[in-house]
Amino acid sequence: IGKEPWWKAAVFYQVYPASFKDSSAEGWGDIPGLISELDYLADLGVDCVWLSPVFESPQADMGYDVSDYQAIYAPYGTVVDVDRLTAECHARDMKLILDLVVNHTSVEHAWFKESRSSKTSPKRDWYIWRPARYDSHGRRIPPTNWRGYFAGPTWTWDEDTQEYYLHLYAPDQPDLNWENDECREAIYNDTMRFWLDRGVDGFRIDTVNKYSKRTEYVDAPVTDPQSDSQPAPEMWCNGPRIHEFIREMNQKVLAPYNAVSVGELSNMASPHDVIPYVSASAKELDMVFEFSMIRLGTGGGFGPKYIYRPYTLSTFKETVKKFQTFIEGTDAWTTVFCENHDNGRAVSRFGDTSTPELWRASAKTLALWQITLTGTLFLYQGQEIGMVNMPSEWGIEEYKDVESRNFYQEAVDSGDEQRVRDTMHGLRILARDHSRIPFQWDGGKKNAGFSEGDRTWMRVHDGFGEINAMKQRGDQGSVLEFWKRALRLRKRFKDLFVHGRFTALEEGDEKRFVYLKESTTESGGNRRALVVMNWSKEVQKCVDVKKSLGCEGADEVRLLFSTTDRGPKMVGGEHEAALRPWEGRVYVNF
Ligand code: TEU
Repeated sequence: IGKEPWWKAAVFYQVYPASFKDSSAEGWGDIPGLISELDYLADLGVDCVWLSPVFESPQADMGYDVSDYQAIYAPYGTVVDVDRLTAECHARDMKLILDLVVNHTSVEHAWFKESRSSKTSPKRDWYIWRPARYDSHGRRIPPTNWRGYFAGPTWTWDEDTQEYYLHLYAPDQPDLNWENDECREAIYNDTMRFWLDRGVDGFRIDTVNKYSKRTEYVDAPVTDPQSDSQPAPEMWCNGPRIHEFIREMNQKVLAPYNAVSVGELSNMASPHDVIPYVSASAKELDMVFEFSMIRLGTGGGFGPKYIYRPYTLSTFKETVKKFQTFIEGTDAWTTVFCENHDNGRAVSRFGDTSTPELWRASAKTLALWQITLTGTLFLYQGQEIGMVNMPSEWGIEEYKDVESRNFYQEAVDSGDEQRVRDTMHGLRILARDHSRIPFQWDGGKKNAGFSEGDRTWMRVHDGFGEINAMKQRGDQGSVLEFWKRALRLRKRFKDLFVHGRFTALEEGDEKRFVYLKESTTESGGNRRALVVMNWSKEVQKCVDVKKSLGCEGADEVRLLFSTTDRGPKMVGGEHEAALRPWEGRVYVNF
């Protein structure tokens, strides 16, 4: 335990800066605003802030399109503000990590401008350029038939130099060519070392499994005959040189600075492919985000992404189990999260927001679930107060995200009205916009206390009077205060919760989510926690607690924690008592 890295039991908190706190009345969050709320984060129990991109950017994809890695987008502040943020975090014993977006840059980045200036530019090869193909009618078509993440082809034609460039995301986000040694060196030096030298503690690394493309550039099989472009993640995910690149990044930058790293992995086919990225002996990344659970309900990554696909609780539990147990017997590590800036709110997707009581109960049970899972815990801003999706009455004009807009437009262009309705339905549950609306600080203030401006970049939720941080602070029955207690408990029993072995129980049960966490004490004893959660709005029978915990006498069993206030009465004799709607409990055998 003595030499355990700090980041395993740490609580990470993702700040989406445009929507966190605005200090300048522009309706757009900023770094001084974030600094003014660091005490709030410290009080919550946060150990490390992950700040989504604040770099200079035309904001085609909310800063995930960087035009200058060493400058800050003016509405957020300045480089000096980031230095101050680092110092203010450190003064509170918190760390700060930045978002490293180096699969692509913005079209406005000086590197790309140079690259596109001529075919003989020294930086031509820093991006991925390919000649056109021509179809049987002599029409120009892209080098491959690949479909990008934001709909449409992954190639855009450049008139001036008469070639296509590759972009897995928007045309504004050309992919860097990691095959080029100078380009990689510039990434390490001009983006990573620049910020590490200024004192930041590490990075969340965007799209980390997409740097090595299959360089044959061949067509993907046609799986969507309706469309000109085809899903092709196998052409760019986990490519032939990916582990070489990440090991190099680790050796040259992360390790010498002792920087913490958490990589974003999407489109992973199986847990076995995840292990090489996070195995300690492989010396690549400390942690990764694997998306299987958070993607449930989406219709896959591409064309049908926003056609909602209902799933059962047993499928949900199966996915959780897979990514709780896959590190067993390895030296790899995992993460725990159920929200980020690319997904709908957890309580709206996995919980129940149909009444205020069910909202509160399910938000707490989701918290209890998260804090009892193995791995490093990541919270997303607003999750701690149970922020919910945008109201379902809001129309498409309130959705600002490039991905939402493109998928909606694609449905409209198809001329199929049912598809438009289905897409809108999916967006209401899954869109990236839901997590991007302004933070709800205070029910009594203009714009929920997010900004004093007359306009905010995204509309403030109509329900901010009911759900806001001010209302919950100090109210012991609130979601916020529950999270605070829960996070303390997680650290106090980190052997069980952060590190313990996970065993699923009642796997086929479609109403209850039940599992054991186990750890071995220094004296060789076995400590167990039984997590029992009612994942429904009806009363459910509790499981046989003693039996599930493998205990003989009732006195060995203790209710450690629950989402309701009836705790102590549960001890002795009453273990089978009914679970209230969305009630969660943790029993222990010590
Ligand atoms: O996301 C990468 C990514 O591939 C996704 O999983 C993402 O959720 C997207 O919706 C795919 O359809 C990262 C960032 O988190 C995201 O905000 C950016 O838009 C993206 O990279 C491009 O930089």
